[in-house]
Amino acid sequence: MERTFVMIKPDGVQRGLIGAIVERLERRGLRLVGMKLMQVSTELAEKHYAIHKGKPFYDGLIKYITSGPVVAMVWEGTKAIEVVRSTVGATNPAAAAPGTIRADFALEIGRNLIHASDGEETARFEIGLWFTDDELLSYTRDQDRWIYE
Ligand code: IDP
Ligand code: MG
Repeated sequence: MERTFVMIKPDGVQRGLIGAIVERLERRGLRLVGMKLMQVSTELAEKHYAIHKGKPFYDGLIKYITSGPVVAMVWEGTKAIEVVRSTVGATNPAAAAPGTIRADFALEIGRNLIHASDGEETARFEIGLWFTDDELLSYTRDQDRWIYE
């Protein structure tokens, strides 16, 4: 089963939206396999967003992600990477489709609440960057037979 890395950014924590965001992913049928509340160091933020280094928004992005606690998570499920990305919505909340997390709870690109891996390679890299193997659990839920055929 596919795994993807998801982070509730500092604005999501400050705005009291941890529960609402987690609920959306749980309701979809995805399984939470790792979760921690953490203060991100500049070093970790720079590694996570290395591909954006040099872009005009980079410094602000590092400041934003290190500005308060975040919730780092790994979610598992059928096509989890793609499904979480589409549940999260477009990068700019103002352009995100209604019903997505970013459209329903945010307005601006620099305060878009949540991060999700954008492909298989990124997911592998990000899960390894944020979690150790023993922080990720493998288990099933009784309800899974009603979600997974
Ligand atoms: P993604 O989060 O949807 O994958 P990326 O293009 O990978 O979007 O950008 C990473 C993050 O950088 C965005 O989620 C957003 O927080 C921030 N960001 C991207 N573009 C801008 C911008 O033009 N202004 C401010 N922040 C931006
Ligand atoms: Mg991205």
